[in-house]
Amino acid sequence: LSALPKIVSLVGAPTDVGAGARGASMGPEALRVAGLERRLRARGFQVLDRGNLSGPANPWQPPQQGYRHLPEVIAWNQAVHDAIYAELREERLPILLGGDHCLGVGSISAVARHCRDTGKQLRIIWLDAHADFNTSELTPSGNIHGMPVACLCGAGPRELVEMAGQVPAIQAAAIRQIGIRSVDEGERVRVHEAGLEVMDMRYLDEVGMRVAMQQALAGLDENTHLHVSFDVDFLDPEIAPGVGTTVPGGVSYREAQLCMEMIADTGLLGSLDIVELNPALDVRNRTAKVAVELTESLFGKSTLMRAAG
Ligand code: HAR
Ligand code: MN
Ligand code: MN
Ligand code: MN
Repeated sequence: LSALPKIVSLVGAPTDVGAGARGASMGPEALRVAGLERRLRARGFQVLDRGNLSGPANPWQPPQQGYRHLPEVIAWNQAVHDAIYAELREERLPILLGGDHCLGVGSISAVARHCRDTGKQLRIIWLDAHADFNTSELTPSGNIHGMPVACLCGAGPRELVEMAGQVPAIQAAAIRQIGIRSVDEGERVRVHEAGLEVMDMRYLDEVGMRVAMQQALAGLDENTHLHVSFDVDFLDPEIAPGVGTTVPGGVSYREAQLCMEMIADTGLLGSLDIVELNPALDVRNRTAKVAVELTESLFGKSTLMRAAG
């Protein structure tokens, strides 16, 4: 893990404008209450809590031309992009505290911009129950948290698609999706057409998390920037009830720990999103605590503990 930056920054984005349920706007505070900063410090990292970004309120309107709250989603993503890019320029390791998953557009656009600046290869590990590959024509809900991967790959509203300063922001081949178990009909067709590499729950059942992660992490080298986009609904709702869109049959606690540990072992983690945590639906902050425990593993905590760094 010696390659990881020693300084981690926390960037809160308290919004749920991209979601179908209110409450993810309280995610950043719930992660802080669950001890994220203290636990990262215990891993040997210096932690800068940059506080929360600000942006428009949730107007709670129906979709217009297939999008709910598009102006608000653009404003929040621009704020996230600018903040995450600034942290990366300082060679810090930013953690975006969401907020719903629409914010992945701003966060990963910043990472893509940073990789272009520095000549790094980008690999994105997308941990989610959902493929988040909808477009305004295909979406059943208009909720933009179901569209960030499509936007990053070049399909979506101009302001989101162009945020990285290059279109598309990322190549579909840079992404590995893990834990997927809910994909809409039209979305499924687009996933295949784009050639997205999806390790869905059936695949995890068949080959196991170890083999899946070996494959997801194959082909990395010292020049790779690894970004993890952790949608908490990746986890089974039994261990993570505090999300707006629970899907049964998710990843178990042990599988998730192994997933995080294997990513940590690469030493290449460069940035992280923790999104879709909804404290209004949680039970005694349990889901936030699980997310923090998994983040500790992602930053190198293991049973036979090696000193960080
Ligand atoms: N696919 C559904 C839609 O587009 C649900 C998307 C839910 N997305 C998230 N993020 N919770 O993964 O409306
Ligand atoms: Mn860098
Ligand atoms: Mn998601
Ligand atoms: Mn999801």
